[in-house]
Amino acid sequence: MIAYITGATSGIGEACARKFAAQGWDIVITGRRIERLESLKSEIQRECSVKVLTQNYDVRNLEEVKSNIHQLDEYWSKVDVLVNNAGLAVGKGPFQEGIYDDWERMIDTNLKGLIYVTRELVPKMIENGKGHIINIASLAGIESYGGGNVYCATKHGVRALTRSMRIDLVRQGIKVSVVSPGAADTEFSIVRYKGDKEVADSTYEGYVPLSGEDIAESVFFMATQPPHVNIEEIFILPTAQASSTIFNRSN
Ligand code: NDP
Ligand code: 8X3
Repeated sequence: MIAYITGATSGIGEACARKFAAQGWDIVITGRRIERLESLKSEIQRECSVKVLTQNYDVRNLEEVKSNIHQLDEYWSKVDVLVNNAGLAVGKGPFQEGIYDDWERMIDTNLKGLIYVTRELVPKMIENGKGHIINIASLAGIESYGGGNVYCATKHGVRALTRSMRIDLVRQGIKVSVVSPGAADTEFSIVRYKGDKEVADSTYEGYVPLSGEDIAESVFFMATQPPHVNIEEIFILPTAQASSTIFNRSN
């Protein structure tokens, strides 16, 4: 079995790579940070007897997406599961103070990048007569919160695309699902707050957040159902989180 995981250089994507490999899946791991891809590949290959292929590209660049996906040989083209995980939030603040560059990075990565990768890979799934696309959305794709504006819009978009893709692909036998997590302690907040570690850490203060591994469990569960079963969505929160803004921070 082969899983193609975008954004595997940290957080949820890295945890998915480790989980699938530990269960004997061959994996394609992608991301912009080549050193991280190569060291993850070496580590996984030392620990698990699986094949690992790295693809170093930016999901925002359509030409790079096309050339990497078209480079997959006959073996690697038989992708069983695509985990569309690469994504980010950049900034958090009132809409009226929004920064175009931050917004464009989120739209280009979370929406356009996911669209490019899926559009290029899905014909291979159709040719193989099977496949499963698992999109990583967010609680921010279910409810909007103040300051989340464009990030929330991209994640609502991911969930909307998931539903529409499922309709378009049902007759081809391709499953399409979405995992929507709440707060997870990854590099997400460091990226969102542009390297401000203090603010990033305060996101997870006083409660136990999800880990990348918690979410990888859900992704793997979805990916390993029998052929006639499609888990449409998993919405996963830390126990201490009730909504985007309501937390029990008493720990
Ligand atoms: P991380 O910052 O830890 O990981 C993000 C991953 O995405 C990295 O591997 C990064 O790789 C990759 N990535 C980002 N931009 C690009 C790009 N332009 N091209 C290729 N790869 C890219 O964050 P998470 O693991 O938390 O985030 C993973 C997904 O989960 C995102 O879609 C995020 O929105 C979503 N999510 C996160 C939650 C959280 O609280 N952490 C909750 C809900 C959803 P590199 O920098 O090497 O390119
Ligand atoms: C990340 C979770 O609630 O910070 O998608 O938007 S949240």
